Formats: sequence, C-alpha cells, structure tokens
Amino acid sequence: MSRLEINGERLWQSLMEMAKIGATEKGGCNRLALTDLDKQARDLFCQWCESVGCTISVDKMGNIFARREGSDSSLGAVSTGSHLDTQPTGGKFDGVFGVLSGVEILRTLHEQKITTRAPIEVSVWTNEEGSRFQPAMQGSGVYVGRFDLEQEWQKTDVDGKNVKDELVRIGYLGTEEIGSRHMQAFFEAHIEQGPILEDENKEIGVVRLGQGIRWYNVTITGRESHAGSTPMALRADALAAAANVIAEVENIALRNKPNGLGTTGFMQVHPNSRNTIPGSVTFSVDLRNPDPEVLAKMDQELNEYCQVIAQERGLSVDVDHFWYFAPVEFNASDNVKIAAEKLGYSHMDIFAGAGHDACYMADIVPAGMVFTPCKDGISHNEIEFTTPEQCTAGCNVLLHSMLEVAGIVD
Ligand code: HGY
Ligand code: MN
Ligand code: MN
Repeated sequence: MSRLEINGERLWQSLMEMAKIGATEKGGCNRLALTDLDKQARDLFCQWCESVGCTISVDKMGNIFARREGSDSSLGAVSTGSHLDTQPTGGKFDGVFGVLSGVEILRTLHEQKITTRAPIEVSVWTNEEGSRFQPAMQGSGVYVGRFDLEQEWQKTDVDGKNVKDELVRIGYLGTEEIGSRHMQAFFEAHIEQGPILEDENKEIGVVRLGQGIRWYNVTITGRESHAGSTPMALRADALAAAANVIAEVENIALRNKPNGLGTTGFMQVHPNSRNTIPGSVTFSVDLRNPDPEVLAKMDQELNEYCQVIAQERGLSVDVDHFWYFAPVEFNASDNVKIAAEKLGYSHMDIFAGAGHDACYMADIVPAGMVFTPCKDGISHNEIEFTTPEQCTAGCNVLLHSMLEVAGIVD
C-alpha cells in the first residue's frame, strides 16, 4: 500500500470540470457562497461522491459530508474537505483542490477495492471565503461551535438576503444537527496561496500553524454637503477620513514587521455621488499576524488611530471588531510529514497565511494541512495556477496522511 497513488489525470480533469461552474473570461471562477453557481458545484460534488458509493448528509448550516464506510463503523471518521465557494475574482484551485482531492481519494479507494478500518469522509464547508457573507470559515466555525447557528443564519449580504433563506433557496438547508459527525482526525489539502514553497522549490508544505485574523467594519459618519459650495474648513468628509484610516492600516502592518498584514478590501460610500461630500462610509479592515500579541498590538494601534481621526475631524468613527480568530497549531501535521517523506516529496514546515476550515476543525479533532505551491504565490486572482504534478503530489500526501490514521484492512 505504500506505493498506492491517486489518478492525477482524473483529479486534474475534475478540477477543470468544476472550474466551468462560474468560469470567468480571465480563466478564474466567480462562484460566491449560496448562489446558484455554488448550488451547481455542490450538486456535482454530491453526484461524484454518490457514483462511488458514498452516502451524503447535509447539516443545518449547509455543510455537506460524503461518507465511505470502513470495516469498523464505530471508529471516528478520518475526514478531509475544504470549500467550493470562491472570491469574486477567484481562481480554479482555492478550496476546490482540497474538495476534489477528497473525491479523488474516494475514487481511488473504490476502484482499488480497498477497505479502510475507519470510515472516510469528505466535506464541503459552507461559505469559507467570507466574501458574500461574513465572517470567513462560517460553516466550519458554526460546526465547531465558534459561531451560533441562529445568528449566522441571519447574516445578510449587501442586498439584504440572509444565509438561511439562501440555503433553502439552493436546497442545502440540511436537517442534520450541527457538530454531530463522529470524526477522529481532519486533513485539508490546499494551495499555499503565497510564494514560499515555489521560492524554496518544495513540493509539499507541512502546515504547522494557522495565523491569527481580526476583521472589522469601520463606519465613519460626517455630513453630506455640496462639493462646489462647501469651504474645506466646513466639511465633515467621511471618505477623506476613511482614506486616513486606510493608509494607517497599511502603516500598522508595515510597523509590525516581519509578518504584519493589513488590508481594506470592501467599502460602501454614501451617497456615492461625485459632487456630494460623502456623509458616511463603511469599510472593512483585515489584520493578520501569526503572533497573537503582535496582532493585539495592531488592534490597539488601529483603535487608537480611529479615535485620533474622530477628534481631529470632529466625526464619529465606529470600529466594529466582529471577528477574531486566534492563531492555531495543527497537531496532526506529523502525519503529513511522514506521508511526504514516505512518498519522497520535498517538503518544509510552513504557516498558513490564509484562514482555512481545518483551522476550526483543529478545535475538535487532531488536524493537519497539506500545502502545494501556486504559481508566483498568486491567489484570490483569476490567474491563480498550480500544475497537475503539484496537485497529484498534494493529493497523494493527503491520501497517505489519512490512511496512516484510518488504517487498511485489505
Ligand atoms: O480570508 C481568508 O484567509 C480565506 O481566504 N477565507
Ligand atoms: Mn481557501
Ligand atoms: Mn480563499
């Protein structure tokens, strides 16, 4: 069994097939959570898993679980999975690579007629991206009890549509109770989404830690008035104040070297008319760091600066810090390292810059992540690319990481 390998060509074909759902002109995918396109992707996943004899369950947050029985169904499942929702200018691989690696493992075990001791499960987690609905990793966060189901059901997108109604609309409001699966370990394969593995010329990343994340909505309230007849000294310009804060978000990241990260990616301006001074602005702030103390310091610097701007400009600045994800260690990573060594892939320890569903699964079971390189470290971009060989390597390491735990009967 030590040379058991997946079918890399079939995995690649499945990735290209899935990429047709929400395909964009630049070669990426725009498949936002709980849209009709997300439904199509979910349906295809279920179809593929059922075709190799799996049973499908869906829980009350729309998380999907495909299950392949082992010889001893009393054992906790060895699980893998990721997400099928993408960013608006997402690529073909973020999340999808992990889900379809799971599907490829089911297919390999099925065609080789392999019986594992423990059951094998492949999961699709609702709204990992946090683009249409916030926060990110919403489905896995509800599953492990970090978020309240009822509260997350009520989260709305910019058009006022809520998660629960959208789950009903696409047919994925399941009946299974949240957190009711019996699992013993969780592994996730994912492209690195950064440049390190490529720069270091390594085939596999053994992920030891998921870095901390803080998300905010900052709302600045000034006063609408005429762009042509309001003297500068009399303005209460919410957007000019927001520009100060957004520039400071970058400075906070740069001051907290080497790993400080700060981003504003979303903004709503009211009334958003070129000749009316904006009366109110709401924008996102995303701060990240692998060290919780540095991340707390960055949080403090942001809040202090917002107060200064509020006073200097005589505006109200509301900082809603609605999501904190503390750095998490992966304690099943040694299985990933053992598998990479057994298969002869070059590898290195690495920490995850992005958030992943495995980061929350680590709350409840031993979890590990397998990273593969992605071209120029680019992700959350339609040109996101990785090679069939890199996908094959990652999926093989995932397979053997899981079999290490699940055991094989025959
Ligand atoms: O935000 C993240 O890191 C992930 O892409 N949801
Ligand atoms: Mn992802
Ligand atoms: Mn992502």
